[in-house]
Amino acid sequence: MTTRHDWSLEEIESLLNLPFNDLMFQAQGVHRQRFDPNRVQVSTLLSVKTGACSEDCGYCSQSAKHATDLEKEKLLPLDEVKRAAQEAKDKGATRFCMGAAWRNPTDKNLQRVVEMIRTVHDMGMETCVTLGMLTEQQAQSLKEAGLDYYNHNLDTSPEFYGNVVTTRTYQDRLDTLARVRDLGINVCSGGILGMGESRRDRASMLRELANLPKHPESVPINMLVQVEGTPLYGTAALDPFECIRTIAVTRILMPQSYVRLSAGRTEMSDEMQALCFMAGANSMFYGERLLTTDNPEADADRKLFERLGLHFEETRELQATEKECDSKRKVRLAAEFS
Ligand code: SAM
Ligand code: DTB
Ligand code: SF4
Repeated sequence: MTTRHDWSLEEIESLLNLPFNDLMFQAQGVHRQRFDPNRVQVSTLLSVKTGACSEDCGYCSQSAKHATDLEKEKLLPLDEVKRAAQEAKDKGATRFCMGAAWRNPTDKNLQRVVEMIRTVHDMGMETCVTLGMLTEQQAQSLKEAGLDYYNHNLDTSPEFYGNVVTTRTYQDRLDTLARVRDLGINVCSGGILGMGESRRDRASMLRELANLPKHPESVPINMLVQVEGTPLYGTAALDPFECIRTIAVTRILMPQSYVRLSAGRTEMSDEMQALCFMAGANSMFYGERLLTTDNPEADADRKLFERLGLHFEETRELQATEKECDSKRKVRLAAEFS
């Protein structure tokens, strides 16, 4: 199967328009060629700097331009981050994602984030940060700290973008993604559904992601979490099948990427989440909190996994140890039988 980077809008729209069963069948087929269909990667989020952001993203609780009743918080001390990462690890998360409400980090703040990355990395977890726009030098410092993933979402289509954010351009987002990619850091980039965009906009956002020179290793698909006081509060809810369709098409377009069922799970039924996994989602946020809003209880997620026969993916290190044990076992068995 070839991985393409030349999708047309019409092709993507045709996929989104398929009868639901045909789309699900195709997506499941693609998914099974590259992934264990019953294995889900889990990441836990922590907001390391909350609120008072100078950007005006219409969906976000953290913009200083919106009157939300969010409690602001300065950059967290290292020991608090360490404690939260340990808790996430103990619950089974393999990746720890730290988010900061910045348009871009200052060099001084970046140094503190670098310390956080080193600490979490030394605890044996994969690291991800989302800090806004980066200069090349800053991306280089993150790379040297051993960062595994940088999250920077395109959020929506280039055509719809101006309805959601006015303080930066789509090109600014693409530029930061290119800087991160050029340094060999894994890219996590996706978007938000349910902001009033059309199906064509969803197709156009997916085309931007799928036609990048290299697909993001991780593609988060968020459903808008409606926060009172934000301009997008009160937007008509999106049909859940539209979300499932978008996940299925993401899977087909980017067959090797992890597709993350991201924000909005508290509003989803168990049945809807099961359909998202069937459509090819194989990653999710795990733990009671996203950045500033709620996520399902870890216990509820474990129960759902049990009912669906799903299991958590181990870290790469654990997988490597398992493989090593496996091959040692094979050598031992071969010796016993010879
Ligand atoms: N400030 C940085 C930035 O914008 O890149 C990092 C943090 S920002 C909160 C990370 C991402 O969370 C956004 O790009 C957006 O896709 C997602 N997000 C924020 N608020 C959301 C909401 N209410 N519903 C769904 N997704 C949201
Ligand atoms: C992503 O795509 N979704 C996460 C993570 N990347 C940083 C954030 C979701 C935030 C939801 C709203 C909130 O909790 O503030
Ligand atoms: Fe700031 Fe990021 Fe929220 Fe936009 S999404 S307001 S940049 S924290």
